[in-house]
Amino acid sequence: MPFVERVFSGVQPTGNLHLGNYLGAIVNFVKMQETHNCIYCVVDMHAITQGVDVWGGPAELTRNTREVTAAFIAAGIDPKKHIVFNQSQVSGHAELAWIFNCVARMGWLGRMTQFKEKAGKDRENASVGLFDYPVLMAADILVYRATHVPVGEDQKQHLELSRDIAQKFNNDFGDSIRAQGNNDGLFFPLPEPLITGPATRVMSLRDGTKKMSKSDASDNSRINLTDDADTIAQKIRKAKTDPEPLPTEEKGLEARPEADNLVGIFAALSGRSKAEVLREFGGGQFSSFKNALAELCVTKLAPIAGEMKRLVADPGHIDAILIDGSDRARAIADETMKLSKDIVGFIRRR
Ligand code: AQP
Repeated sequence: MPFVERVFSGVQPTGNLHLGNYLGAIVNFVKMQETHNCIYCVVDMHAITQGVDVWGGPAELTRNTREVTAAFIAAGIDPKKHIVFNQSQVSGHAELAWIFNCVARMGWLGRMTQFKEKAGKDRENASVGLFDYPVLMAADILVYRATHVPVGEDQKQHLELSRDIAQKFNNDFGDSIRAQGNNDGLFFPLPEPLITGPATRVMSLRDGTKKMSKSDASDNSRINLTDDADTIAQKIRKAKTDPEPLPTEEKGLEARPEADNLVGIFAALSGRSKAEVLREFGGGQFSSFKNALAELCVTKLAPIAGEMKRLVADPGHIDAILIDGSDRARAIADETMKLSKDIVGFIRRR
């Protein structure tokens, strides 16, 4: 069966959204709206997979859920033409995740590097949810039978697992899928990751070998979407660099992770290539490049921060958007769940 193209992606409400989330994911979410039907989810069930000390407790979760929703809209996502909602309002995510738990293999999950990084040395104390996170992610995507998933580079391995789960489900239940009238035996599409643009992996401002991340202990490692102009300028001024001037060609960025990262951020925000950026700034000192970068960041991010502030001041409006979005998401998810239950052989009310 040819699948109707549909985009799905999510962001966790686990704290300050940063430039990595924006350039690696949200910018592409906005772009995809022009060509596809899109579903953008604030994945609050993923947010609670680490200790409550990490995600901050109920009030913080609610606040962060509204803030991510505000960021989506402030960045240009249209919640009327597309769907914006929070995951926990659509029970199909959890229901399909259970079926997928019985399809996915322990060995597959054991290879997930994000689990290894997040659980660290204390694996015995990690939640079952953190281990199972990629299975829920597969359900998030496939409960809408989404075909395309814009994500940052760090999510590539999880997307591959989603494809493996979809394929194994189609194989395991092939006869049943065909018996439901689906002659090619394909019920779930194999979702394609869309890892595009010049900033698929934005790195920490303090260490160019580590990804920019919400959970980094140092706030100076990231630019938050809500940072004011002075904070942005200060963080960029303090960003780690090396003693050499900027190279004139892209090849000169090799083995210079901090320089490469800052040039990459400039390129992404200005819609230019790294080579073009180096044509303007190559050979110069970091100080003047950093001034230009700070100015560019403020120009691009200040309107988003301002709009987010305006939106979060009216939580009732944000909640109404999430409720409306979840109603429309649920209609699609319920249909997938009905068919999935029939395929598996679960009896249900007809
Ligand atoms: N540094 C990054 N560069 C490019 N893309 C990134 N993304 C995250 N960090 C970068 C992309 O942002 C989307 C939403 O991410 P998430 O909130 O679901 O969780 P994450 O990938 O775990 O992001 P964080 O901010 O780094 O959180 P922590 O600190 O909890 O690990 C995804 O598409 C992601 O690829």
